[in-house]
Order: sequence, then C-alpha cells, then structure tokens
Amino acid sequence: MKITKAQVIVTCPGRNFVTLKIHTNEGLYGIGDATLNGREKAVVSYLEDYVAPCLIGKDPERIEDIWQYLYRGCYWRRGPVTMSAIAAVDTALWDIKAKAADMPLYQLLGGASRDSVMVYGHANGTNIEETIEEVGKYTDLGYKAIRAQTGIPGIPSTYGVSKDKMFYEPADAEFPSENVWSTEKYLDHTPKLFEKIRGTYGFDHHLLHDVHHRLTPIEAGRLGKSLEPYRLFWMEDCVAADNVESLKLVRQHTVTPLAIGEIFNSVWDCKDMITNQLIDYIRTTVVHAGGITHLKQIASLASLYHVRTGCHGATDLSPVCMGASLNFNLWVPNFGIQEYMRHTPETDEVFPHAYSFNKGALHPGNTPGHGVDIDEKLAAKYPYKRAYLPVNRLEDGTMCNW
Ligand code: EZ4
Ligand code: CO
Repeated sequence: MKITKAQVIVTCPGRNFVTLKIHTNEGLYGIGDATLNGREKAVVSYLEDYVAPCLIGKDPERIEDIWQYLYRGCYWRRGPVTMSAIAAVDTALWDIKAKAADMPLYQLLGGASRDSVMVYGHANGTNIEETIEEVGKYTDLGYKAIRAQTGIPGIPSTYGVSKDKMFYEPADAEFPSENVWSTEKYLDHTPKLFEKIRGTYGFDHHLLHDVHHRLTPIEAGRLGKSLEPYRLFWMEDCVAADNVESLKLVRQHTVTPLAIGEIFNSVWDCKDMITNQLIDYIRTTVVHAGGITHLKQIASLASLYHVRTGCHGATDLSPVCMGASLNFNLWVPNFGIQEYMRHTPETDEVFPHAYSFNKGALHPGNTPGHGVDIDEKLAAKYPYKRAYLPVNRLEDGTMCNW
C-alpha cells in the first residue's frame, strides 16, 4: 500500500476543527484530529507545508517508522504544534491499518480490557445552587462521574462556567476575552460547593474538579486538604505543572488524588511526575500527545507507577480524537476515566461516528478503524472563524494563568 494524498480539512461547525485525511492507492483512507484550540492554523501549515509532501509514496502500514521519521526527522522535537501534527498522521495511519485488518482499532491494540469506558460529564452553574441542579441532570442521564465547577461571588466570570450547559465552549471570541481571578475568593468558596453536593446526593457518584493551573503549591495543598471529606475522584491541574518540584509540596499536604497533563505533548513532560508518583492520573490525549503510538508509551510507563489514564475530552478535541481515544481506552490496562464534553449536533453531523453513550460510559463501536468519519461536503459549509481562549488577570490587573 502507498500513501497518495494527505489532505487537511478545516471546518467550523460552531467551533474550529482541523482534520487530516490520508488517502492510499488501495482506496482505503484514514483520518486524524489535528485541532490545537486557538492556534489551529499553525498546525494546518505544519501539515500542508512540511508533513504532507514527505508522506506521499510512503507505506502507511509502517506506523512506527513514520512516527519516528516525523519526530526525529524534523530535528525540532516536541511542542504542541509538532506533536498535534504527528498525532494526526499517526491516528490516520492506525485508522487505515485497522480498516485493512477489518477490525475496530481496539482489537488491533490488544482487544477490550473492559466492557465500556467510564466517562465524566461537566456540571456547572453561576452559583452553588445552579451547579447542584446541574449535577442532578447528569445523575439522571446515568453518569457515574461528574465534574463540578461553580461561579465565585465577586468574580464576574470564571473558568468552567458556561452559558450553554450541555456544550461548554471557552474559545468564543475574535479577540481574547478577559476573565478576572481571585485565589482567596475561590479557596473560600469551592469547599462549600462539594459539601453541598455530597449533602444533596450522597457518595454514590465520583466527583471531579478542575483548578485550571491557578494555585501555588501551598494553596493547592490547602484546597486538596479541605476537599478530603468529599472524597474527590481527582483534583485537576491544581498548579501549573512546568516545575515538577511543585507537586512534592502538594503531596505533602493532601491525599486528594491529582490529575495533570492535558497540555502535555510528550512522555518527557510527565516522566518525572509519573516515576516519582506525584500524580494519580495522566491527562494526555491522542491529539496533543503524538497519537496512539506515543500515548501507548506514556500509559505503559504510567502503569509501572500506579498512575492511570484520564484522557482530556473537551469539545475542542474533535469526535475523531474521541473515537481514537475510546478505542485506546477500551484496551489500555491502566485505564482510569475519560472526559466527555458533548459536541453540538452540528459537529456530530460533520463527524459521523460509531461511538455511543450508555449508562455513564462510552463504547467505540465495532466499525473497522477508529469508527469516525468526516462528511466533507457538510464540513465545507462551515468556514474557519478565528477564536481565542480567554486570558485571565488578578483583580489588580496582573496577568495570571487562565
Ligand atoms: O480548558 O480544552 O479539562 N478540561 C479543560 C478544558 C480546556 C480546553 C482548552 O482548549 O481544562 O476545558
Ligand atoms: Co482541564
């Protein structure tokens, strides 16, 4: 088999997605997600200008060799743009290989290790009462795990609280919108949310919370400790994880499990925190961490240190990424949980998929490949629209992490 064409498709059915379609001389094709939220066109150029010309004529079945060619061959290793581009190629090649084998991708990876993939949904409200109501909606839908976020009194808008309750979309403006942040107000308010959720619904569901990189290690230690009575499944991105030393301090103060890694793109970003057992869940996902090939390597390392997977699954990760991730999750021995923010009906229509939701879990389906396709005619009806993630400032105007 030979690769004849590598085509980049950009579409915006409510939000931007970049998709790579690799064609072969045998008529089989594979697709991969290449979406990098807020910087989409950088990956488009990387793929069109530099990767696509090198793929023509290559044997698509040599997935590992092509991965190494793109990683070692560009000299400039790692980084979100490079690794998202490599991921798109890798995902498309696994799709082709599984289609050629006439198997769903999870079979090719080693078969199912579980019946389905537990997911968590996003309950959020502008205040505690609204979030409590949203949690109830998710339990009614059958979710076994729910992430809870709430607005903070005195702060006009914050991460994780959306206008549309079912389809959270933070990248929504032609120029970055500005949020305001107060750690003091957040630290006082958040434990009250979880106290009320447990008081209302009891302890039958897993609860999760995303701090979104905003605390110092000692503040994260304090939050983790104050949330211990409510037994969280995890506290996510409690500090910006550029410096692994930070996590040692957090660990000294709390047994609330920690999840980190949605912005990581390589095993080198998480090696030390895994091998020192400073996290409990690794959040790397297919599109931003070099595809199925590299995610396998990260998960294998993690399995040696009791670290389980918790793949990122926000709306900016396309259904193609979700399909690949679900095949991976159904197989991976040290699976933890999968994030699942629902895509809008417009997005679902552009990306017909075999995966389905049932009783708080997703199954990738049994279509050969990863089970997700793209309707190119429909995709063409939604042209690219520039969109930025928000930026964040302290109340005195100082820039901080969003
Ligand atoms: O802010 O995917 O856990 N989920 C998250 C997401 C991220 C977006 C950024 O593109 O943190 O909401
Ligand atoms: Co997150």
